[in-house]
Amino acid sequence: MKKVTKEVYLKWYEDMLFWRKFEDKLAAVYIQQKVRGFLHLYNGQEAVLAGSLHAMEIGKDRMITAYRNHVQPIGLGVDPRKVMAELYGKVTGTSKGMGGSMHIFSKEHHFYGGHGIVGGQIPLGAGLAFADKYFGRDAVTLCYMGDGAVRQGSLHEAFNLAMLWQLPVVFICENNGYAMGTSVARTSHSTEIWKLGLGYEMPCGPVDGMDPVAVAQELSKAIERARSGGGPTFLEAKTYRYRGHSMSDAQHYRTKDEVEEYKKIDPITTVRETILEKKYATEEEIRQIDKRVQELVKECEEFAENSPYPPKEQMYDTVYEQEDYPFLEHKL
Ligand SMILES: Cc1ncc(C[n+]2csc(CCOP(=O)(O)OP(=O)(O)O)c2C)c(N)n1
Ligand SMILES: [Mg+2]
Repeated sequence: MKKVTKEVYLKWYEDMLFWRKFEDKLAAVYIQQKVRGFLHLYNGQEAVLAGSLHAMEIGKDRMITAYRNHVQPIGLGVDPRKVMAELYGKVTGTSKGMGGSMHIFSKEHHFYGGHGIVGGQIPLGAGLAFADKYFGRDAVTLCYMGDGAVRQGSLHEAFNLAMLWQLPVVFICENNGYAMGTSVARTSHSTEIWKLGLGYEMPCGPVDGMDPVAVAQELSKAIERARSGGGPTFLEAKTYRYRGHSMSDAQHYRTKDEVEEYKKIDPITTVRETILEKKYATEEEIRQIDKRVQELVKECEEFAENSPYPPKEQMYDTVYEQEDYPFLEHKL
């Protein structure tokens, strides 16, 4: 695995803090009805992404996930101002304001969504890996899903074919304990989700999803295996989300104490403590990072606020239209 240096720790701190504050801002503007529709936040799960980005080759490897998808593209290099604008439904957004929260996408940055159908992205992830193998490209696909998605048939079909064809893919279940308001224990005979890989003889295992080092270590091994022709891996990252499933969740299914317990192992706090312990930065230098983060979030908000909504004509730009269709004019 690539070394976890002082610079890596500092980057992790700044990135994870930015992702957290970016989404806190989204929650605030959602309440003001500036961002509409569904909004599923990643708060608490940031170490999974930070560790993944360290392990993968950015610009070459691919990433695909479900609808909790605002910060992954930012990690891959998408301009966060454009992500914020997309959530506002503005024309400067990543999909010209036509996708919104669950559908961030950037082919250029190898980020393939953003999928609202639970488990829908799993066969698509296998498909991306199939294409890479077929065309002899060196890329590995990281395919993420929630704990609720692993009971979908799509996972089992994709696992079988990924093993049969030895596809260069790593499947990562981000087990945050709940699928909407339903705990893993209420729906699973075996709560050790990683063991689902065993049925397909797929290399598999659990990983501490609150620790970016642990994630980077396990993922590095899996990516190396995939890249060298050794086929897929299934990892279960045990993590937690601090906010509700989406913004309209009263959270009756868990206690405040439970949330507080997980905040004690918050990845941002832990990385910050390590930085101070190892004297990678002083308190003052940390404050400078915090300030930079705050300013960048503000910049994103202002960019989104000041951008225009798409013109009405844009509505049909992505709808298939038969050129010689004689009946209805689709363009405005
Ligand atoms: C096929 C399908 N069934 C049901 C839903 C409704 N739904 C949206 S999110 C969700 C829970 C998924 O939980 P999990 O996979 O654990 O992901 P998390 O939200 O925890 O990240 C459900 C049931 C859906 N979007 N798609
Ligand atoms: Mg879940």
